[in-house]
Amino acid sequence: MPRIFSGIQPSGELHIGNYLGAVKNWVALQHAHESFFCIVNYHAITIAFAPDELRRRTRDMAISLLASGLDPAKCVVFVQSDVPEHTELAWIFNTITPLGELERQVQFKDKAGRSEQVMAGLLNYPVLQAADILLYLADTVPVGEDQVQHLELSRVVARNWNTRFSPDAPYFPEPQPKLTPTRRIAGLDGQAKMSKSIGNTIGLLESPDAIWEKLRPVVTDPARQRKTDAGEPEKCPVIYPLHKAFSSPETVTQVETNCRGAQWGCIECKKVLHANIAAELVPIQTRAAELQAKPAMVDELLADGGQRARAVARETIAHVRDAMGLDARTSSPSGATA
Ligand code: AQP
Repeated sequence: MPRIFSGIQPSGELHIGNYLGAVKNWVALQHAHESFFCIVNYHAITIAFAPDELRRRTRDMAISLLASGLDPAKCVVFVQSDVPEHTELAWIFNTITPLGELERQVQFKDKAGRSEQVMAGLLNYPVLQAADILLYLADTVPVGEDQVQHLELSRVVARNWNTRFSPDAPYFPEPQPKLTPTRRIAGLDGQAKMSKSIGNTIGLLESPDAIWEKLRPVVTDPARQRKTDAGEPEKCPVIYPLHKAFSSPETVTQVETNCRGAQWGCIECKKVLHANIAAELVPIQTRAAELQAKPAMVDELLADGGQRARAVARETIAHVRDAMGLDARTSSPSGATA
């Protein structure tokens, strides 16, 4: 089976942007791929964080992923810091990654612009990401659109390493992104992408009442000042795309007709959307509540996932060390050491 890898930061509550852009796709892909899904806590410490909160968020993220439909019998779900080979490979990759490639990354510029002091870890974030993916020799990475540039960098890293240390037969694949139709969900402000660190989100586990309080004031097509004003769905930055993600094709057609014909006001349109979001999220929330009551079981699943991931990671690192002459105990370069 083809192998996929993807990760998510425990930097806040899983939101519907993460869910639609990535996690829903992971759930679908786990059946036909050898799949590794990682809670990337080393990435999450590249911005301000509190240790106790990080610990809690890591388990909460696992609960949200399992409740969304990741099945440990079909895929490996694990925490990045349980597999130290991620940081080892990241260091190695740092030595073959041109600085200029990192400085031009849009996400770095964006997050650096929002930080008082910029740490080297933020710059090196995509190198760690390349290590995450390549450690599992994954060639497909289901992600949202914001990660496409980082994946380009992963391909540069793979190519650089192969050229230098495996010129005859490339060892690392050049991983490609796998996007969903909902590759970029806008935040509730209607401008920036929905993002944990901006806080313009609808959380996957928020109650229907809380979700309604967030949806009600959301900006729509500015031409619709009154219910009788005709609108254009394409100019509605949040509600229309969310209808396309959560509502049936028939409802989406109805939304388009009733917006253009001013038959529905924006509040009516939002109420229909709200009902459809609740219909999809409430069963996930019920499963999450069951898992929250069993923290020891969640921890065990993660520990098991860490062991399964580490078995693969060790093989890759052994090969890399051997190819680079990094294992001092190996007297000849003929074989990988365990
Ligand atoms: N708004 C979005 N629309 C579609 N996909 C999205 N993803 C994130 N935001 C959107 C996808 O979710 C996966 C996990 O993302 P992440 O947590 O690793 O990092 P991120 O992309 O930086 O997500 P956030 O929410 O913006 O987190 P912070 O604010 O902590 O950086 C990825 O596949 C991503 O593409």
